[in-house]
Amino acid sequence: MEKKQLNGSNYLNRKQFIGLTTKTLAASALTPIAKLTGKRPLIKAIAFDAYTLFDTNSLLQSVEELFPGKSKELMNIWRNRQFEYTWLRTLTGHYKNFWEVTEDALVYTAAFLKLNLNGENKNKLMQAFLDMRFVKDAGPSLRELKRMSIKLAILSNATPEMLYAGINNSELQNIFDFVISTDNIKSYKPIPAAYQLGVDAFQLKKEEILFAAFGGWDEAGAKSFGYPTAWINPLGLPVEQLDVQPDFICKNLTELAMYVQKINQ
Ligand code: LAC
Repeated sequence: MEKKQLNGSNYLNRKQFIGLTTKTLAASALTPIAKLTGKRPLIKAIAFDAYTLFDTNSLLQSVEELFPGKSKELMNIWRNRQFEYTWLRTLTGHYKNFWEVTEDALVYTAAFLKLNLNGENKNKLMQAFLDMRFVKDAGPSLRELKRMSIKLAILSNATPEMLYAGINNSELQNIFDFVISTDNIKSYKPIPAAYQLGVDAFQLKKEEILFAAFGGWDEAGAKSFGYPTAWINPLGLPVEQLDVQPDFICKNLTELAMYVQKINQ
């Protein structure tokens, strides 16, 4: 099964992609920012937060294998602590990279849940981060966006090693114009300097770069910075109360690609 996934046979072809997009878009909440804002620049590039791309199910499975019955709770606390540590380290000016922060958050989570996290278990769970692939519709959606001449980047807190592992596992080596890690500035989103990395790479105006976020906090950070934003929110979470609103909310990358096609018409 793993082998089948790795050889790429899980990817949708273009015909399947178009069939899917027609169906999903009919049901999706298209927020017409073009209508809301009148004249607006074309979207020329998209910066993706890594969690919009990574399929975390394999990680969840590894956690469940090691700690049966505890995976949901562990993942929940682990992921929250992972981000809280990035924010706290940014505030206090004590940087550690995202790999190290992820490990620290795991150690805390295991202690909190009173789980026996020995060296072997810890390595297995950390390795699971390097074994993750992208979600199934990433390949077709990103190719469709490329066909529309949209420039693509990942703009992520994760280390380059973590990002390239996912790109390589997903056989999408040539799809991104830029793979940007906030490790370049030894700091984390949502500080404005982190989002500025996208502007510097693309050499475009903020308004021409759509930021695609998975975390509501990241979407709000990007919007506050000045990017138009799309929130990929498959969990149907409420919008964060941070005085900004996403321009578009959708469930997956397929809907995102269709949205860009529509607003750029
Ligand atoms: C990102 C996730 C890892 O920034 O926070 O892509």
